[in-house]
Amino acid sequence: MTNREIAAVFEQVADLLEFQGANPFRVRSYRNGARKIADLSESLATIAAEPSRSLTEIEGVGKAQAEKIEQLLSTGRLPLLDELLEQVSPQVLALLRVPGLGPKKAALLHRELGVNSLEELRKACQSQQVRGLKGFGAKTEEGILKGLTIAEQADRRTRWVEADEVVQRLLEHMRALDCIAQLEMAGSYRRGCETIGDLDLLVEASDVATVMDQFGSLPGVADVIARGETKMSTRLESGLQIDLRVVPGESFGAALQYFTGSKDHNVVVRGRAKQRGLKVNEWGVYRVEDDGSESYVAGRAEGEVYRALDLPWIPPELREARQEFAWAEQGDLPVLVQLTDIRGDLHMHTTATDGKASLREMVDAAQQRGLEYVAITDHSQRVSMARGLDAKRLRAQWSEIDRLREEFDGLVVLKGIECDILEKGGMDLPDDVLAEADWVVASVHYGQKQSREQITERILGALENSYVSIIAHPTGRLINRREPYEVDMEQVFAAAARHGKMLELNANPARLDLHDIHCAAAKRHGIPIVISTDAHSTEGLEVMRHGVQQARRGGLTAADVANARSWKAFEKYLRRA
Ligand code: DGT
Ligand code: CA
Ligand code: CA
Ligand code: ZN
Repeated sequence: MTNREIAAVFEQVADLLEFQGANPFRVRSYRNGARKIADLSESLATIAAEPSRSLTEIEGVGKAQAEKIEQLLSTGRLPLLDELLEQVSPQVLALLRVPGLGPKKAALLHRELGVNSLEELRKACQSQQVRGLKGFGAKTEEGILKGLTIAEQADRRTRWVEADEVVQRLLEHMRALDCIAQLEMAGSYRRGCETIGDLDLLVEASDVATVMDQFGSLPGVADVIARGETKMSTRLESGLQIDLRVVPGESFGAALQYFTGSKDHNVVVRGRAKQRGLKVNEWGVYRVEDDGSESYVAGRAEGEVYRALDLPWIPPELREARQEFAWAEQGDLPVLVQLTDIRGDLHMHTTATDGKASLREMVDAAQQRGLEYVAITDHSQRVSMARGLDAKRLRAQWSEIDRLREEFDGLVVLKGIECDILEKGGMDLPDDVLAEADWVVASVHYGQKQSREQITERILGALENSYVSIIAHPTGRLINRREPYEVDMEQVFAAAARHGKMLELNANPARLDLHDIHCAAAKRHGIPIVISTDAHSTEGLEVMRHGVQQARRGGLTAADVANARSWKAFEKYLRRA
């Protein structure tokens, strides 16, 4: 199990204990444990495997929790969790996943109103029973209704990054078999979608039974939903389903094309086949003769399938039946940006505000990643929770950067700031301070529930400020957790283009903000996109790959991404802005 999975188990234990009204200290100790584990850069499995070390060396992890981690590592299960889960029905459990409804409030609704499921919760809100409870009100009730919609969706879809952890485990588990000739993930995972309904695994192997046995023995599998001659499906304890198909070599490419989808993309593929007297399915491309008989034309490799339809191979990220066929026909498929194209990272935090690593550690980590330039962008004073910087502390940080610059050869460190756009409009720091910065990131963190007019006005105001370089996470959404704020993106695009500003694609896998369609729209407006990690730790720099993936789905090339330029080229950009 990965650290993240173990942290999730601890988090769930804490939720269930709290729901049951257990001792608050016990609840807090599991929550602390979960956080410590999630923040750990080293894998728990590695620490546990080393005889000279003990899990209790991790701060916040006591002897009891260390034992539980060992149980999880060796068996994939935690008896305590199983016990707790037996006491609460899965329906009630779903209540805990409603954003804005913690375990305490959920328990109260359950006790006072007999609410036992998301559906019953919706009814209780709609009939305005919830607002009558102590500590609740009309606002809370509205908030719960919004959260319900998100919870219902989140229940069904997993964020790509979490699916990816399962995929890495799955592939390693399957690669142990000698009889496997080819192994590929298909479906929305391969297309790099931000959320995944289920995982689709494709295998070419001589021994189907062995493959299926191995597939069923993946740690964390809760049950086998179906097992047939070529298909098998399992469900993990997390609820995520995995579909397996075992196909012969001559069909592998066709199956990969078919099961990568999307469904809409495949509708067009089949249409093109028909026009050419061909038929495409998961087994191959077939010529349909006049007498109705079919002969195999292609299917071993995915490229053959597209070639048979007079198309070049199309990158999976583009297969959404948007523009990919028009591009492919004209020979205009974009050469999508790659992680290795990225030269700079222009949004990161340090211990000066809410980051976990010092300025020096962040700069050092960036250099080790081979970056050519970075911007240090801690929060401004309005973000008091993160001890945001006022002008004085900001200037002190900039002096520190001056000293650091002498030590770091070959890495350009920009003096930046993530400056809040105030609720009433305007920037959180005076213009004369912003004027001294090399790079000003403008963000909306507060007043996210304001009207469309208000929020749009605030962002337009920031775009008009001549010292602002870029708008960070422009829509504020958190995948599966928080809807974007109301903002008129068409106006934002127009203003950004007019004022020569850039827009951020925040690479944090919980944000991925802008989303793919917005990336494509920004490109049409000629707005340079900057993919940024918004790292709050040295490991946080790692999320760049998620942003790049999202940019690819938006059809962006290296030329569309400002931080894919060399420092020399990027520097010119700065002067123009
Ligand atoms: P997901 O799992 O909801 O995130 O999205 P996908 O795209 O992975 O969908 P999934 O797992 O249902 O199926 C994987 C691919 O297999 C899908 O993108 C296209 C293909 N496929 C599956 N079922 C059908 C079908 O009934 N008709 C067609 N044409 N294609 C299908
Ligand atoms: Ca799928
Ligand atoms: Ca599937
Ligand atoms: Zn930030």
